[in-house]
This record gives sequence, C-alpha cells and structure tokens, in this order.
Amino acid sequence: MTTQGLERAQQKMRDAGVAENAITVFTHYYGKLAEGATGIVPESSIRPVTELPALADLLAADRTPDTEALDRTVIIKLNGGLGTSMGMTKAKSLVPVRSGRTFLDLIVAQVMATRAEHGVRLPLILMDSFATSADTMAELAASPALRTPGVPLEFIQNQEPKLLVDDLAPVEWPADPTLEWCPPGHGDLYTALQGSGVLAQLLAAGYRYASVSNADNLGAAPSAELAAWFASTGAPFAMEVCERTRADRKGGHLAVREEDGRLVLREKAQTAEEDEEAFGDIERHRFFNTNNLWLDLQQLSDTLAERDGVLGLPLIRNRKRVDPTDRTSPEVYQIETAMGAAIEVFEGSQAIVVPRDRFLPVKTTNDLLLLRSDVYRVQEDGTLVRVDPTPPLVQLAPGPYQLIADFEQRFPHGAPSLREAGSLTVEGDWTFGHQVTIRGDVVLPPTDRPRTVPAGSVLDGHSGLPSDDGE
Ligand code: UPG
Repeated sequence: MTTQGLERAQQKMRDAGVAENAITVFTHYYGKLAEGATGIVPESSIRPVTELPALADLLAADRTPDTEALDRTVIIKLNGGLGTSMGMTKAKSLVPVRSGRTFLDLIVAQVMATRAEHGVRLPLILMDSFATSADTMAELAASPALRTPGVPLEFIQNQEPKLLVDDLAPVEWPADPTLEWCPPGHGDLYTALQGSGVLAQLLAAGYRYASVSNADNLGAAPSAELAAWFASTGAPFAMEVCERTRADRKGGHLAVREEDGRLVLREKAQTAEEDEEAFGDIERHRFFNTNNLWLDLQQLSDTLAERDGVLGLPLIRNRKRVDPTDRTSPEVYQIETAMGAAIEVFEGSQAIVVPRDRFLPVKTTNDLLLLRSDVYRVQEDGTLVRVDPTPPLVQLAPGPYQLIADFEQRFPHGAPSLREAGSLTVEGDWTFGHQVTIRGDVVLPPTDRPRTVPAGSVLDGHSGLPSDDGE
C-alpha cells in the first residue's frame, strides 16, 4: 500500500519537475513516516545546555574584527513563507514596517550599508518559494546595485505532495490542485541550495560562509564580528541563541542528546504532550534558537556529497487538513524539517549566545505594532534600535486585529506612541486616531460596536476609557 503511495508521490514530483535530489530527500522521510516515526524528542533523551560562549565576552576580549571572513560570506534570507497566520497572500517581507519601507527594503539597506562600511562583496540571496518569488523579485528590481556578479538573487525551494493520513498516498484535491502540495519546511534550505546549483556556484566564486536568517527578523543584520568568530572556529555550523524569557513560548530550544552528547534542537512540534511543561521551563532549557545560523559552505557541500544529498534532519510530522479552511476535507501529513536541526548533523557544531537585539521577529500583528511604534528607531543603515529598554507587552484581540488587512484599517495613522507604555491590551474593536499616546498599563475593553480612540488622546493606566467620538 505505502510502496504504491511512495511511487505515486515520486511520479507526481517528477511530473511537476521537482529536482532529483529533492525527490531523494523526500523518499528518505517518506520511509521514516511509513515506519511510524513521529519526530518526537522525549525529555528523557536530552539534558539541558548549561554553558555557552557569549558574543559579548568575545567582543570584550577581542579587537576590531577582521573583515576577511565577511568578504567570503553570503547573506541568505528565508523568504518562502506567506505569513498565512497574518492572513497574507504574499511574502511577509513585503509588508511595510516603517515609513513605507518593507522588511525587504530594510534588509537591502542593511546589506548595502555593511558593504560600504567594510568594503566587502556580501551578496544577498533569498530562498523564495513558488508563492513568494515573483512579488519579491519585482520589488528587488528597484535595487539594481544589489546584484553581485555571478551570484543569483534567489533560489526557489522545493515542493512536495501532502500525504493522506490513512494510507500515505499523495492526496488528490481537484477543487484546487495547488492545495495538493506543500513546502518541506525551511530545512529544505540545504536541499534547495544544492539542487539549484547555487551552492556549487558560490564555492566556485570564492565564497565560504553563509549567514542565514528569517526574513522577518530585522535584528539579524550582517555582522563582521560573528563572521570572524565563525571562521576562527573552523566549525561546519553555528547557531545564534538567546536566553529565553517568559515571553518566548514559541521557538525551538537547544539541548544535549544523552546518547551521543551532541547539541540538538527541539521544536514545539517535536515535544510530547507529557513533556510540554519541561519544554516551557525556561530555567531548565535556557537557550532558544533565533534561527540565525552560520554555515561553512565547503563542509556543507562535502557532507551532502558523502550522504547522497540526505542530511537526515529529524522529521517533523505535521498533521493538517488538505484545505485548512475546510474542516471536512481529508486529513493529511506534511513532512517537514527545520533548518536549525542541522546542528545535530555536523560534528563540531557550535552555538553562541547573542544579544537580544539580534532577534526581532515579527510573527504576529502584535510584534508588527511594536516595530512600527516609537519604541524603535530606524537607523541610516537599516537596523532598528530599541529606544525603550523594557518594551511593552502588546496584546491585540485576534478577531479585529489578527489579519493584516483588518489591523491596517484600525491603525490608519500608524502605531500609537508606546515608549511610556507598560502594556497595551485591546480586547474590543478600537480604531486608533492620529497621535495617540499610551502610558502605563492600558486595557481597552470589549465593544459591542466598532469604536474609536480619538486623535491626540493620552491614555494611561488610570485615566479610564477614551471618550468615544461617537462613530
Ligand atoms: N520559511 C521558508 N520556507 C518554509 C517555511 C518557512 O522559507 O518552508 C521561512 C519563513 O518565510 C520565515 C522563516 O522561514 O521567514 C521562519 O519560518 P517560521 O515558520 O516563522 O519559523 P518558526 O516556526 O518561527 O521557527 C523558526 C525555527 C525555531 C526558531 C524560530 C525563531 O524553526 O527553532 O526558534 O524560527 O523565530
């Protein structure tokens, strides 16, 4: 039954023109899935990571970074996701962050500024998907100076068939055949780099290192210090981690595998129900993956060659409906892998604790509001500086604010001033007028009709409700 399912899936991939190395990788994971693998990493199989080197200490001990390593580095941004949790139909990186400048504009500014400062080549390459490529390339056409000779601006990640939970056959969904496919998660980076030929191209052009990060993390600016550190270690792979805080409920954490003492990454999706408490224990598992990674491209290429293109990252089995909006549609598995999980694959992988400002992810409209507010200042070089040492906690009601279009409508004049806020909790449907200021802890209560926070209001924890302008 499953052999037939596998053959049909492989054929479907060939017919769609998927690269052979991606079909080999898919076949590996299909085998794991058919054997009943769940990808779960039990708490009993790992122990906490207690000590790691910190960038801050290295810098204190060190000198001005040598820029030789940076000149052999390429910047890769993961840009394949659509921001579906924010209701987007294009890449999240195309959302305006500040003064009409998008994530992508700021990423380009960061790269150009670093090139100018250090006199380095520093190509920018995006890992796009079929869903994000056209829009992203259209936007980048406005920055011709970004191009680096001999290096493409993007490579496209693979796609694979969703598999029926019942018999692991590729699902058929004639109502919308595009829903029969899914991306294999960002662990596909390695397969896509190899299959697209970009890995070989970069090595041939004399590049040795890649600094990879999520396009939605504007904190991951190019770093000469980290490039120099990574090159000096000779390690094949390094992960930038941050100390977890109570706010970090999502994201994978680092651990040591009991069996062989290797560093491993455990994602939420790989945690058994009975281990959820341990997963969330930030004193036990102190470090989380920022998804800012450093790769030695030569060692990556050698390892891929040795293993027929299969790094063997741990599988993430994602159970969904073929049409996520239709609860009666068949249940499917999507086989995924996480890019950071490669930490366990390479002998001698490293992890380094970086300051929190290298991790500025935008996963929700709460994050976006904060980034758009006066809590952050945009610098000439495209980086964001936090002006307020303790940023407020923003919690917007999912109904009116979760989807980006609804969110934009309710903040037509941009974000309110949040510099003096402790927290902003919006429980109802409130539209914010021009130049609203939030101080202390403010809760806007549920509403029975859409309401307005009048222009120029100053709300503080004690002032009560804004006087509605009657809309
Ligand atoms: N992405 C792709 N292709 C995919 C899936 C995702 O390009 O197939 C991109 C996506 O556009 C985004 C980035 O990858 O820019 C991250 O994707 P996301 O789904 O937001 O990742 P998370 O689930 O947040 O988790 C990653 C790591 C986790 C880490 C966290 C930090 O897996 O270990 O803690 O990022 O934000």
